[in-house]
Amino acid sequence: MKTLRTLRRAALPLLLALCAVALSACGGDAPSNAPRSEVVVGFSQLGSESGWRIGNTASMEKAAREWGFGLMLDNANQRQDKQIAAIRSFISYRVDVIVFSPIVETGWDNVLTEAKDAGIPVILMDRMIESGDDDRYTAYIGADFLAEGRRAGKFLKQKADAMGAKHMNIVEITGTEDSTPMRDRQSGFMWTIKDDDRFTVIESVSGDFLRSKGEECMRYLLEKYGPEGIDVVYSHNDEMTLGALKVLEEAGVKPARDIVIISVDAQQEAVDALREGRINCIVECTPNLGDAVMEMVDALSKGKQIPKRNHPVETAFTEFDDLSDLAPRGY
Ligand code: GYE
Repeated sequence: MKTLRTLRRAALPLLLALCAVALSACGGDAPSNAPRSEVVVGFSQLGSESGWRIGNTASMEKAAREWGFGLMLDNANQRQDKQIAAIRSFISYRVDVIVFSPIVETGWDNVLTEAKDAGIPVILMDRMIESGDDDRYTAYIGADFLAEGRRAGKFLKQKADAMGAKHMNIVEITGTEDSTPMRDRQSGFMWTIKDDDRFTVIESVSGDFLRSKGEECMRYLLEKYGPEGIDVVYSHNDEMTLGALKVLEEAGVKPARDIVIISVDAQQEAVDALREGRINCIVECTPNLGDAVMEMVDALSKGKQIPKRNHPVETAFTEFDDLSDLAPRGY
């Protein structure tokens, strides 16, 4: 054990340098002078599918630099098998803490058991794994996605009241199937509108959190129902919403006027569209989790206990709000 640790420490500068090279090859912004830290964090990021995700990676890199921790970062480019392989390499390197953003909720049992057997704490960041044996991970930090879905539903009710709408047909463009934000943004929304017979969800399609797929989904929905058949688009993230806006506008439909548009994330480009009157509501989801994650890493490295579930405070931005003071979003 001692030999392993000594070996590990000796190899640290080289490994961090390799990580920095791997990162810059993917266009990441790795610190060129990676700190010779005693605490090493292995971070498996799931991909770079959205402005949110890119902001999240940047937040982790910045926080690791500020806290003086070594960061081994691997971007899995949307592949669960790559995430599992990255976590295994963090285990064999014996990092101090593993942080990862599970792309989907299922399929982590073996690798998490391996981390547990190796005595390495795991922090789930952003997304959850399916509920079950809780000691497979040490803590979770990320949004309360059910609350996000409820905020989206609450806005729709307000909007329908303001419009005096009798009935509204809703189409839903969902995020990656089997992911926590997809499941819970859907459940929270449905739960909020289910007893109100003004609303019918006529179809849910998966856009995988990608702008290109948001476009595809909107094109399909528009062809199938026509602009008159759709009153509301509820999209699980801004990237897909921005793709959908493009399709609607090309078809001569005025988003936010002819069709109510509800989105999630609040990345800058979407907030601009809200200000321009092209989106009605954006539920906030913050990617700036890096600092809070590193605080947890720090506590764990000092042998302290940390709370199991941690949610950032979030809100929603709507057409009914005065957004003139809203600071630049930074993602
Ligand atoms: O909303 C989306 C991203 O998991 C909260 O993933 C995250 C989601 C975010 O691709 O834009």
